Amino acid sequence: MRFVANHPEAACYGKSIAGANFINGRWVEAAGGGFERRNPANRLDLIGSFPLSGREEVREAARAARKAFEKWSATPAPVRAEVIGRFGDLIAKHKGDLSRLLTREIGKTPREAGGDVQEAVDTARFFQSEGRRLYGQTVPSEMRRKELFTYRRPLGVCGMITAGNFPVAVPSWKIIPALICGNTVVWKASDDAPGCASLFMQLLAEAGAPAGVVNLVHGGGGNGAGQYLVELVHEGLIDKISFTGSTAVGRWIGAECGRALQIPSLELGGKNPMIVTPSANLDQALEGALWAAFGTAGQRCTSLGNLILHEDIAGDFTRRFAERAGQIRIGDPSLHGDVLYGPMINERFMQGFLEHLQWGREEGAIPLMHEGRITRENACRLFEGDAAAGLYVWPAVWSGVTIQMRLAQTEIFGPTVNIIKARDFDEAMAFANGTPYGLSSAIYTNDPVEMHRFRTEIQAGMSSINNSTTGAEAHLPFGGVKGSGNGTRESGVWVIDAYSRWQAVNADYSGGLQLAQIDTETVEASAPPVDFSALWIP
Ligand code: UN1
Repeated sequence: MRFVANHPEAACYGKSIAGANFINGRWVEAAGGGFERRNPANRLDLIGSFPLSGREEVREAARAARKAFEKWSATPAPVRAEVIGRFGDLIAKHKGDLSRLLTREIGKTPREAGGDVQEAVDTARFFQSEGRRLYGQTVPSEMRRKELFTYRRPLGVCGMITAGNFPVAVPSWKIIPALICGNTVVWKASDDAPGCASLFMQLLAEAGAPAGVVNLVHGGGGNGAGQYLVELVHEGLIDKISFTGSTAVGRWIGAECGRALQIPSLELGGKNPMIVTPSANLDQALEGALWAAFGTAGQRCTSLGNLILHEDIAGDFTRRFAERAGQIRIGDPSLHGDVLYGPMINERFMQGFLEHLQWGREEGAIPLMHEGRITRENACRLFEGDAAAGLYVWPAVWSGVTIQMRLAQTEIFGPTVNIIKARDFDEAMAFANGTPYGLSSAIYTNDPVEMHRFRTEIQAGMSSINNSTTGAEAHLPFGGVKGSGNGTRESGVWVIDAYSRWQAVNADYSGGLQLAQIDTETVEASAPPVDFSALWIP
């Protein structure tokens, strides 16, 4: 891995990466064209140039992974886990470098970038010890001198396709458990974060992942390396796809994998609700709602979309929320580490955000804040840096939103939130469940019955009580219901099911042929029945 001089005016950010794919233990330039990734905070700072991999490069990576599978899957799991443990140590050691690059590459604040990297350390530590478990079961047989067992077996070659908003944490959620289970990996990193992917891969190689066990290919999604990787399921080169991204792409991947009789892991979009009831600590709810809506510039799958307020508190809460939203500090997080959020990750997210400002008005919602893009003209003292140089937007706050509106139904990656008023708790729950998604959710309340009802009635994979919609920890299951996924989970022990299959084994020591269900002993009744009705006086 090579570093080269950056644009002279961006030299203060650091050097650029001369990017390459990592195939069969070597960094290799792709034969086709390339693409550049620039810091979205200023678009001058060059993170690096990376290959736009074609079908053949992706195929080559899959072949390398298939070849490496034989040896890696036969390596004892505790030994595989040593690589993961060392990887965790290396990420921890380079947390500063990774976080700084992450801030440059996708615009997270230093604090959040540190959290993103820490999530990978936590995941590595969790799975290092899991390598000493990966338990199967012993199961009693219905026959004598026969034993039944279950074993976890690896699936083969796993194709990972990740998004750019958690460029270290989310790849670790996929790659680490896949490796622990004995699979090998081809990873198509997000073209928004090829730099972080390169450092990640370098550390994994330094940690001792043998050649071919993990391979990285750069490039686009549709009509690019991501699509080619999925299509390899039909060539028998990929045994499992794991994808984090949009629901539309997830549906396509689900259909392709379904035709190959494979179950992909799909972590898709969200329109995450937060309910605030009158019994809540409203100061705490305000902080939670502001962070959930605007942290990471709203570019988390778990960001808040619909803020559902009980009508008794809605007026005052809305006023305070809009006031605080107006005080948010925004700017280049590499230079001003204490801003709440930095730039949009890419042009596409920014365009989507700007477009929703238009159609949101057209359908009759009331914009309490919606200035759109931050330019030199409309930057105020709360903006840090050169607004025109980057992809910055003001927060948007909508009131008068009804759950039927497109605003309330559509995932928008960006700092925007809908305020929806509810008459009572039943209506609040109906609104919270009234979207096509079901990823994360939150409630602020101090009423135990509301807490109980919320966690039993909410249609979401993840629910917070008196906390933000974000903030999943590395050892709890992550994933959604409805349009947010296909029921697979990441993280914790639950993800192991996504990267292993169960093998059932029966071993017969009887010395003869014992047929289940047919030669099984039966138990005869040993005492004549007593008529219990005789116990009662007629
Ligand atoms: C994502 O947005 O894809 O719970 C992942 C959170 C983070 C992970 C989010 N720990 O917000």
